Amino acid sequence: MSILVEISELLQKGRAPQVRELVAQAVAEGIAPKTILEEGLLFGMGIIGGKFKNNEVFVPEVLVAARAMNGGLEVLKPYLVEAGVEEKGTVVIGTVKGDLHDIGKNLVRMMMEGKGLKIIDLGVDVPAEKFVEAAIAENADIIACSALLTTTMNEMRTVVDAVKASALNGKVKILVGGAPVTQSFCEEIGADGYTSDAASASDMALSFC
Ligand code: B1M
Repeated sequence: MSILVEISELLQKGRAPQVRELVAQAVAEGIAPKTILEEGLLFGMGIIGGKFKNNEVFVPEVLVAARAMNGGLEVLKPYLVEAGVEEKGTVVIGTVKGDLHDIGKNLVRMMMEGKGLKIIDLGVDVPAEKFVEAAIAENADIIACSALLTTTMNEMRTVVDAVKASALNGKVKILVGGAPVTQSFCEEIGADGYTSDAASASDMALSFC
């Protein structure tokens, strides 16, 4: 069995320590970090996502798989992020209020770190006012919001409105993303940019700085 298949299968079983070990081994074997991410970790998470949708696995299984995914990501992080890049701007990032999904947000954060951006990660379930307070305190260039639920994506509108009503109006760009978010939704709520994946989000963030 290839090491990438093994990573994917162990991730689906939620075996975080083994996933971490195998990711480190794959790096040592010279497999490109992007390949490990896409063909090992994300592939495994995609299978779990499909099974979750079809009620073949439930929240606890998804949660342990997500922990294994995050463990693998932590090991990969230094290889995805170019070391020693000078800071080119500041981004306040978080998953919006009511939403606990953080794997995509963590990927966006890593890609942005890789572009030399300073990241203030507010975590998950972040209310609009917290985005605004942190952006003011950190003199941020960008607020980046992630949402994975159709029920929480509207919270991005609250963030845009809170920014417009604050001293940040016109001074900070708002980036939105996450599985249910679209370009038309971005335009509808008045956010400044939408991308469908983490790498493009980091490119867009850099262009805004
Ligand atoms: Co949740 N969940 N979940 N879940 N979960 C989804 C999202 C769902 C699609 C599953 C399904 O039904 N098929 C569904 C949402 C349906 C909907 O709203 N339309 C769902 C549901 C319903 C729920 C609960 C309500 C389930 C329940 O309790 N009954 C519950 C909600 C909890 C809450 O948030 N309040 C729930 C809970 C959970 C877990 C806690 C068990 C776990 C999260 C663990 C964690 O994140 N630490 C979980 C997971 C893991 C998933 C799935 C399986 C995987 C999500 C993921 O991490 N994908 C997901 C099904 C799926 O997506 N197939 C599902 C990998 C990740 C890399 O992708 O986050 O999309 P993603 O990020 C992408 C892009 O979207 C983009 O970049 C990344 C790729 O490069 N991106 C951005 C993300 N943020 C961006 C920001 C940007 C730009 C790009 O700019 C700022």
